[in-house]
Amino acid sequence: MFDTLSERLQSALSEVRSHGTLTEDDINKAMRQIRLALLEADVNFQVVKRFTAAVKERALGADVLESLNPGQQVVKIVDEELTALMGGAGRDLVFASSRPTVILMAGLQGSGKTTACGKLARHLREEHKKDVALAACDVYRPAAVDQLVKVGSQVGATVYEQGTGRDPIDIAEWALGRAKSEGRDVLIVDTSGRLHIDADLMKELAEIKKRTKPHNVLLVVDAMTGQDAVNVAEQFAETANFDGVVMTKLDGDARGGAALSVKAVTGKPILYASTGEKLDAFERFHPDRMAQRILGMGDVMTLVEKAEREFDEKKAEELERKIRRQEFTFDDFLDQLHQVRRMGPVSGLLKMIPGLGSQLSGLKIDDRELDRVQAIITSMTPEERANPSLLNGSRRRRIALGSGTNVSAVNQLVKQFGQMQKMMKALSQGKMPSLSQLARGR
Ligand SMILES: Nc1nc2c(ncn2[C@@H]2O[C@H](COP(=O)(O)OP(=O)(O)O)[C@@H](O)[C@H]2O)c(=O)[nH]1
Ligand SMILES: [Mg+2]
Repeated sequence: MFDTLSERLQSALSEVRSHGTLTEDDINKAMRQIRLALLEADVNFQVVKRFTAAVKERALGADVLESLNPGQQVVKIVDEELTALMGGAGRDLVFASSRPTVILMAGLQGSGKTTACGKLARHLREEHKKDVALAACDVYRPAAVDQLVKVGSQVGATVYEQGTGRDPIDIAEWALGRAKSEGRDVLIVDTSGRLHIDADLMKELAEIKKRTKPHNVLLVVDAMTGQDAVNVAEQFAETANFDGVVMTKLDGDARGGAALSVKAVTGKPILYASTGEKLDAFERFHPDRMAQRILGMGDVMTLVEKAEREFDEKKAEELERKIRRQEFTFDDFLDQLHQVRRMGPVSGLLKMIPGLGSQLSGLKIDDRELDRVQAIITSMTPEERANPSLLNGSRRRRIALGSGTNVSAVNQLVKQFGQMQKMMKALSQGKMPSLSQLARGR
């Protein structure tokens, strides 16, 4: 997400950081680099102008230049302004006092509405323990209803549909009635899009709004379309009111422009970020955390939340005990691997760790490598997993064959595992190896 932008901003700031004192010239130079980086990321021109002006004015303030650590202060200013640009502390969904809370999803065709309906339903079920129903009001594309039905069944949400034969406005009203009588907590209304904003679409949305009185209208916007996404949001804001944005496809080669501009241009905050086709690739959008991620300061909060969701606390305690007693086996290793992989691609996770993000740029973490590791370990017998010293030449050959790898891959894993055990021993004795030692595998 925003890799190039992140790299460019970090390099502009690392220069500023490296100076003991800062002159106006240094600041001007950094601002030029920041300006270029933002423009290149397809951030709206006016937004860039205002942003750099604001940062510059604050950075040139006497209290900054004369402070003990001016470079650090400038980084802090950029972080704060970036956070403000993307919407400050953020806004939450509004939940109605009487059921159901209605959420209307709007947006152009292909922006990711139907997918986002499913993702939001899943999110509300898992994080807010809500009973969610979906209303299928896209009746123009034949497969649209089926798509929503499928998504709904995947996330455990009831889908109210009447096929494609009826008026979407009537379906919306009917679905609301059912949600009420069935006591659903939330009703998410999936609507049809158009290729472009047109009067028909706006009229239909306005009518659905009138009949269902949504507590939240969310505009779904495709981040990959860059400036176009912002223009669409601006047009929507002019004719139909909405409360917040769901920014989709942030996993693609989205350069960041849309995410950085949309709040400034429309006044509406981004509430959710969608980062993949899978239904769990969806998160609350936190401007402060996103700014820190872009600036390579890591996104510890998101990482911690993710870990808390995924890790079983008891297991963690047991693991810690094993490490302390030096009883960590290949089975535990496999277990860890499974846990980590449940959180998503490993490279994505590592990027969220402060200080690691930029160190890892260029380093490709190949998830297929982990597949091989998994295959090798599962080809070992339980005795071998518990006691790697049993692994003589003939056993290693058997494992290589069984896992579809080769002996040198098995050798390498066994060696790495040995190193890891040594490291854990050091850790449990309170000697923390440095990152560079870790990277060299010592
Ligand atoms: N890579 C990626 N693809 C997405 C994301 N959200 C949706 N899509 C894909 O975009 C396409 C259109 O999505 P859909 O939900 O049908 O859009 P709709 O026409 O607005 O309902 C589908 O192929 C989705 O799988 C996302 O966050 N990342
Ligand atoms: Mg759709």
